[in-house]
Amino acid sequence: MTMLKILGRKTSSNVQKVLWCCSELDIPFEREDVGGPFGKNNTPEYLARNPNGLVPTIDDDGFILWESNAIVRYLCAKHGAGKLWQSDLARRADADRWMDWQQTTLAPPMGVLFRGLLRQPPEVIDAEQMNGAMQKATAAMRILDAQLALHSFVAGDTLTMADIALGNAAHRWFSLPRERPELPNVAKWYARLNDRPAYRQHIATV
Ligand SMILES: N[C@@H](CCC(=O)N[C@@H](CS)C(=O)NCC(=O)O)C(=O)O
Repeated sequence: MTMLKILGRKTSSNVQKVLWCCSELDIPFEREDVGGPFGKNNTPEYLARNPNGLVPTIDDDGFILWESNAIVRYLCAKHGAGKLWQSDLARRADADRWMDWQQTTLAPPMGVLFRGLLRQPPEVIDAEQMNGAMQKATAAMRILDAQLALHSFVAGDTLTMADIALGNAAHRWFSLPRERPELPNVAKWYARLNDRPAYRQHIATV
C-alpha cells in the first residue's frame, strides 16, 4: 500500500478541498506541486492521468481520480463513514446535492470574480463582466445563506462533505474587494469553519 498522492498546487480552491478533507479525516498524504506557476499539468504524463490538464488529480495506490468533488466523495466514503459521509441515504443525498450546486451554480461566477478581481492587474478588469458575475454570485450566496439559517453546517448540524466542497467559497467571498450584501448565516458558518485547524491550515491562511 502506498501513501495517497495528491497532484496539485495548494493555492487552487479545488485542491484545497482535497487537502482539507484529508486533514479532517486524518488521511496521510503526500502532495506534488502541479499547475499554475509550477506547470507540469500539460505534460503527456499528466494528461494520461487527467486529460483535462487541470488539478487536482489523486493516485490512491494506483487508482487515479480527478474532479475535486468526486475525489472528496471517494475519500469520505472510504475513510469518513458516519462522519463527513453520512450513513443516512437522504441526508447524504442532501450533502451530495449541495456539492453539485457548488460546481454548477456557485463556482462559475466565483471563478470569474476571483480571477478577475484578485489575480489580474486592475487595468485589464472587465467591469461589465465583473458586475454580471457579482450578481450571479450574490444570488447563489443568498441561497446558501438561507440554507445556513436552518443548520450550523450546510447539510445538517455537523460538518459534512458538502462543507468541504463549499468552504473555500466563503473564504473567497469575504476576500472580494467589492461591496457585498450582509449574509449573516454565511458569516457565522465562516467563523465556525475558522474554528477548525484544518480549515485554517489549508484554506483561510493560504
Ligand atoms: N471541475 C474541476 C475543475 C478543476 C480546475 O479548474 N482546476 C484549476 C485550479 S482551481 C486548474 O487546474 N487550473 C489550471 C492550473 O492550475 O494550472 C474540479 O473540480 O476538479
